[in-house]
Amino acid sequence: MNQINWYPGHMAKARRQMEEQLKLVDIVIELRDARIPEASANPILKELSRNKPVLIILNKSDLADERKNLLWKEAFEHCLITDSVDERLTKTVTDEVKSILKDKLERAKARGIRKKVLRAMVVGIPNVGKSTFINNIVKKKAAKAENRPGVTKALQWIRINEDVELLDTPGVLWPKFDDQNDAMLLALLGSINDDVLDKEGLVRFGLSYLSKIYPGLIEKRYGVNETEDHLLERIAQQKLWLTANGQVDLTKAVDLILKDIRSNKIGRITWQDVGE
Ligand SMILES: Nc1nc2c(ncn2[C@@H]2O[C@H](COP(=O)(O)OP(=O)(O)OP(=O)(O)O)[C@@H](O)[C@H]2O)c(=O)[nH]1
Ligand SMILES: [Mg+2]
Repeated sequence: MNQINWYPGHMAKARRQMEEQLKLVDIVIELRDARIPEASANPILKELSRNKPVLIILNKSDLADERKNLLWKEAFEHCLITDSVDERLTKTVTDEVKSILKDKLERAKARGIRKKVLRAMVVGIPNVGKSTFINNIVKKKAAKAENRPGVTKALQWIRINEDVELLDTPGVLWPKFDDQNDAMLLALLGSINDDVLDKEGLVRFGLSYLSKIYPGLIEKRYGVNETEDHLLERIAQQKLWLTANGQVDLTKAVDLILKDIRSNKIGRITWQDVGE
C-alpha cells in the first residue's frame, strides 16, 4: 500500500493561527476518537499545548467498545468519555474544566486578580466531532458540522455562558505519518480525505484486524467465517455483490464494508489497546 499523507494548505494555516491563539487560552480540550485513542493523538497538538493543561475527550464513544472505553479513560490524567447525544455535556465539561483550573484560579484570586472568562481551545484530528461537541455544549448550531474531514476551515470563538468560551478549530493532521499503522486507522475511520486513499487496501487491513480481535462479528454481519482466506472476495460472494457478468464486485464490496466499519454496523469496535 502507498504511503498515506494528507496535509492540505488550510491545515498549515490553522496550525499557525492556533499557535497564536494559544496564548489566550487557559486549557486545551483535545478530542480523540474513542475507537483509536492513540492514533487520533496529534503530535503537533502535543507540541503546541505543552505548557497548558489538557483535558482529553474520548468522543464517539457510542461507536467504540464499552469495556475498552473505561480502560482508556484510566490511561489519561484528565479524561471524559463522551458522545454527541450526551445531554449532560455542558455541565460535565464546565465542571471538569473548573476543577482542572482550580489551583490556578485560586492563585489568581489570592493575588487580587479576578478572572472573568475561562477560555478553552477545542482541538483534534479532522472529523472527530469538535464542532458537534461545541454545538452540543452551547445547545445550538453555532458551528458547522458534517460527516467528512476538513469541514471547519477557520477558528471561531463560541461562548457557553458568562464563565466559559470555547474556540472551535479546524481538524489538523501533520505533514508526515511516522507510523503507517496509525495512518491506516485514521483513514479507515474517516479522518483522511477518501480521494487520496487505497480503499481496498484499507478494507483488507480492517477485516484482518477484526477477524483477529473481534472473532464472530464478521460472521454475524456477513455470514462468512472470519478465519477464511480472501475474506473480501468471500463476503462479496456471500452477499451476492456481483458485477453484470457475474464476477464479484470488489469496488462495491469495498465501499459497503468501509461504510459499515465507519458507522459501526459491524459492532462497537476499538482498534487500539492501552499500552500497545
Ligand atoms: N456516532 C457519533 N457521531 C458523531 C459524534 N460526534 C460527532 N459525530 C459525527 O461526526 C461527524 C463529524 O463531526 P464534526 O463535528 O463536523 O467534526 P469536526 O471535528 O468538527 O470536523 P472538522 O471540522 O472537519 O475537523 C458528523 O457527522 C457528526 O454527526 C459522536 O459522538 N458519535
Ligand atoms: Mg469542525
